[in-house]
Amino acid sequence: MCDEGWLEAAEAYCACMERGEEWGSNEADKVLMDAVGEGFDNARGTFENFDVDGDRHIQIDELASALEAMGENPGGEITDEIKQMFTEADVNGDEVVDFIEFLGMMGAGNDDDEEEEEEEEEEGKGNAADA
Ligand SMILES: [Ca+2]
Ligand SMILES: [Ca+2]
Repeated sequence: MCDEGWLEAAEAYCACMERGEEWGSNEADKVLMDAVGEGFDNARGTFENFDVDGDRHIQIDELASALEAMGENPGGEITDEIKQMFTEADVNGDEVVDFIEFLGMMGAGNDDDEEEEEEEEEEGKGNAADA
């Protein structure tokens, strides 16, 4: 419902980390926190659980360990499946998953309350050979 607010908050959160500030330490961030509510806080908590070394980025070994803790990846090894998941989550390809990318990853694996819309618009097709 509040995707835009979430994205805004996620970006503000990342910017906060870049500046080395605590999340929610300035007024604008507090307003955002109120707007996005507890769900955002929970997601952030989950993110911080994944981020074992606390650098505000999830590395592939952290993903493997987190999934092991969740019982999803017995042995905690970096399998092809983990690599694939990580690569998909790492949208900008910098080999770490930041909070925004993390939200995307969580969203992707968890679409039971939001049905995917698969409307394909075919408009404009078929007139490329007009000239
Ligand atoms: Ca980390
Ligand atoms: Ca990334």
